[in-house]
Amino acid sequence: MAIAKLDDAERATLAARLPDWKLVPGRDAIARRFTFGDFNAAFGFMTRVALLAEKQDHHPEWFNVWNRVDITLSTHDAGGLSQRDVALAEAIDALAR
Ligand code: H2B
Repeated sequence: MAIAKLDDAERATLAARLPDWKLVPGRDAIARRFTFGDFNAAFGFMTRVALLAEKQDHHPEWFNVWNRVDITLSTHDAGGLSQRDVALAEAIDALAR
C-alpha cells in the first residue's frame, strides 16, 4: 500500500511534537528509549504498546533488555517516516506518561 512520506513542513514539526524521539542516523526513522523500574513494568508497557500497534495496524521495531525498551518507528510501506509513525509515537508517549 502506498503511504506518503512526511514532507519537509511535517518534518519541521517533529522536534516540537515529539521532543523525546530522535532521528535515527542513517535511516528515515525515529527512536526513543524507555526505562522502567523492572522487567514487569517494561513488559507491561510493551503489552499495552502491542495492543495499540495492532489497533493502528502499525508496528514498532523494538528491543527489550530487562527494564529497557528501545523503540524505532518507520513505515515500511513508505520506505521512511509517515504520519503513521507520528501518530503511533504520540500514542506511545501518552501510554508512558
Ligand atoms: N508497520 C510499520 N511500521 N510499517 C508498515 O508499513 C506496516 C506496519 N504495514 N504494520 C502494515 C503492518 C501492513 O504490512 C499491513 C498489511 O497492513
